Amino acid sequence: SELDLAIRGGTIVTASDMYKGDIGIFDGRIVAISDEITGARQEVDASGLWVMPGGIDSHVHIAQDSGPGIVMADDFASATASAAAGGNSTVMSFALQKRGQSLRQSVEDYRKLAEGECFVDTSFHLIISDPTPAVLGQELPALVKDGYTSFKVFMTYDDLVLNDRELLAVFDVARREKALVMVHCEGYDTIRFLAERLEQEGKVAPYYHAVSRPEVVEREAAHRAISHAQLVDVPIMIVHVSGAEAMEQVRWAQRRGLKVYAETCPQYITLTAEDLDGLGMEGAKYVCSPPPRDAESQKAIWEGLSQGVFQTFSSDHCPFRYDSPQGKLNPKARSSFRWVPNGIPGVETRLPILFSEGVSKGRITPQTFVALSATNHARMYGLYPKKGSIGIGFDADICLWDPKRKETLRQEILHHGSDYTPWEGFEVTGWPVATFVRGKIVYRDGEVLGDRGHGQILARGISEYVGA
Ligand code: DUC
Ligand code: ZN
Ligand code: ZN
Ligand code: ZN
Repeated sequence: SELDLAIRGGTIVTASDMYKGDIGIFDGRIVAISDEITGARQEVDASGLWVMPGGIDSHVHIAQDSGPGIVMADDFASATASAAAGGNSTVMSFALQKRGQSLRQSVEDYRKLAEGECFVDTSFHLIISDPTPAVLGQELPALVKDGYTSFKVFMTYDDLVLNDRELLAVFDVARREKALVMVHCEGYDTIRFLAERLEQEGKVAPYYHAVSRPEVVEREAAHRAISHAQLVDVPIMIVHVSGAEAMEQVRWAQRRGLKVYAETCPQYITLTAEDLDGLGMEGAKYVCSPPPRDAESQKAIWEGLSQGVFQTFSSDHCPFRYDSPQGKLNPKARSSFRWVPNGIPGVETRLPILFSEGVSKGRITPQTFVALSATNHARMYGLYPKKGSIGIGFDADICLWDPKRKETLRQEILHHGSDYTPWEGFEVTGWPVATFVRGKIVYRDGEVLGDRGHGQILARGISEYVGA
């Protein structure tokens, strides 16, 4: 036999199956699956463990430009180390176009930051903030052909917001080029109205961030995005759906046969807006957009996860340091929640949280866990059947998982660049033991293993959800 590696004695879990078997790996790919594989150059004993496709986190912000004086807590090395330690073998990050900048230039800038730095495979979505005729007419079509097959657009934020006319123009290009548009659904004007009123009333603590972005703000934007997508006849992905109201819009669209897909995140099944009340400035640790909602919304999100309303469960890892003038406690943050950078770290804790709250507590099956955390991300963003499952011919991207292991999430065991985790003290059952990327081990038992630069920057194909 010419196998480089055999992973033996584990329980293989895919989006559709769960069975005992050995896996044979050669040249970075899975070349054999059977009851017993012997004679490989190297063997890993997976008895008692689940052998799953490495996690794919399709929504991770790394080293993203975050405005004057604000710096993200992770570079590509630390973010992908953290991803590996969380059982992930691929992350998808964002190349953000600054207004006035060519899209191609933004892609080159972010690629330069990533090249040679990554522990896991990485790929880029494009954030379009300036849809000029050149961007719409030339740059986007060329970039899609180069494997940048998904874009993100924003319905809020001064530096990013697109108006309805611009959204429609981007949707129209996506339809023609068969790209998938991810939409950040929160209304710019509704947030401004509420934020100004709160500030006038002196309600400026981080807690009021969530008050300035209630569910109706997200629901209105979701409905508007869905309507625009219907008008143009283009599939869309509504990212980071936070609660029952926006989810109802997605369900409504799906029942009408519209190709409206949705993602949700760990914060929306574990945190609530009220968690920030009484914390003072420390509430900034939980400030993200959309904000977490309430217990009822968490219940609705679980329904959506088990019933197929959501295709993907991503971290929306968007890390800032708390105790830093370049992070949550920047000089302006005390004057208003509006200046607290939006986002929380989570690439390393996504899988343990979904597994523990979902599989260990009996809310979702192991197969649904794999679909939501890996397989559907590959299908959604054009990496399937290279990645996203355990099968002959797939990249040997594998996570060895201990379904019984209990851990307490805490900052001291994590590998990200943030100085805190929103889940400090959160108890989980189920834990990643090892991560392989194309047949090479990149993480084992608490330690990220050498070879930074093993992670490749991936071009992607057309989304299966967009279709031919
Ligand atoms: N949107 C994201 O997708 N991530 C963090 C902040 C935001 O607004
Ligand atoms: Zn967003
Ligand atoms: Zn995000
Ligand atoms: Zn390597």
